[in-house]
Amino acid sequence: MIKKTIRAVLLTGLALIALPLTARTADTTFVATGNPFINYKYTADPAAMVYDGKVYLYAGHDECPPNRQHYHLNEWLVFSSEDLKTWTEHPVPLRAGDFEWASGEAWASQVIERDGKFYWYVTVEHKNRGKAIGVAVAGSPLGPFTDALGEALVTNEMTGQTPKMMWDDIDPTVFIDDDGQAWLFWGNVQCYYAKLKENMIELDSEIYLLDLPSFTEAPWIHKRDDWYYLSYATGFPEKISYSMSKSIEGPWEHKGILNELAGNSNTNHQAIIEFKGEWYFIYHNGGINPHGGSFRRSVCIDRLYYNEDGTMQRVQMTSEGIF
Ligand code: FUB
Repeated sequence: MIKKTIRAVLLTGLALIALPLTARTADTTFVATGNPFINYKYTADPAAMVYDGKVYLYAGHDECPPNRQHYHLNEWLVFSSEDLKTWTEHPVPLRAGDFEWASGEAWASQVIERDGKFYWYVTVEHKNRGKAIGVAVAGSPLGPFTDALGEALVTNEMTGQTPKMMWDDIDPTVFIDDDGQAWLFWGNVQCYYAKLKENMIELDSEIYLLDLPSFTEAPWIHKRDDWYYLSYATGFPEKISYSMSKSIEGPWEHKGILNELAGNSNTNHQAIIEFKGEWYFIYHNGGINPHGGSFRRSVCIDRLYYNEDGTMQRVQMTSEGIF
């Protein structure tokens, strides 16, 4: 037991405040007091889903060991809340190792519900074949999730239009339109999109290329009234910018910066949700001091406001958050 506890401390780099490994098998409840609002372990690439009166927050677990400067994520985490203030972390619902065809790297992901099932689109490393997108399924938003396909949904061989082709199939975002058609968007440097079949685990179209100004990665689709919004990371270090359209298939009109550089982290990775009539912008920064940074990131949440014409106001990142 003592050895396990020490290992947890070393993996997270959060000396003295890391949880023992045994705690990862039980629920852990905490009250958020400011940004970053999860501060006992590092969390990255937030994807949030509103379901049945609760917010479910899915995030990668940044486990970069001390003295290493690279992304090091083996598993995804899930947190839930009824009021965005009191949060419960649930047992680890999915690991990169749960995809037998993958060799690790639990990068950005998103969960969506359809007909009572929960589909989790993830980025993983596809054993010497570059990054790929997998999909897991569960009967509950808390899992346990299992590989829905037994192979990658999107492989590097299916795209490859960019010089960075080993990295371009990352960061899936999924959206079900009002007519029931599901869409998958993803990409690094090049943004791709395709239709999904109703079973949510097969593509139902060719893979289309979408030209977005200074697209880096991290697309996120949401809709408000009759506007579609495609927000994404731009440049590097990353800001978040966005485009708007009256159709999921475009044309997309670029609207500029939505969020500035997130303190002490090269990446920024946003999720946007409406919950109980208010809009929220969830992202990560490297704001846990002194150890935070690009590979030891932490999830934050601030309010998102719209203008009369539907454009979004630039996010004001705060230390206080919404708490
Ligand atoms: O966490 C690994 C990668 O960093 C994600 O896939 C990107 O969106 C960036 O946040």
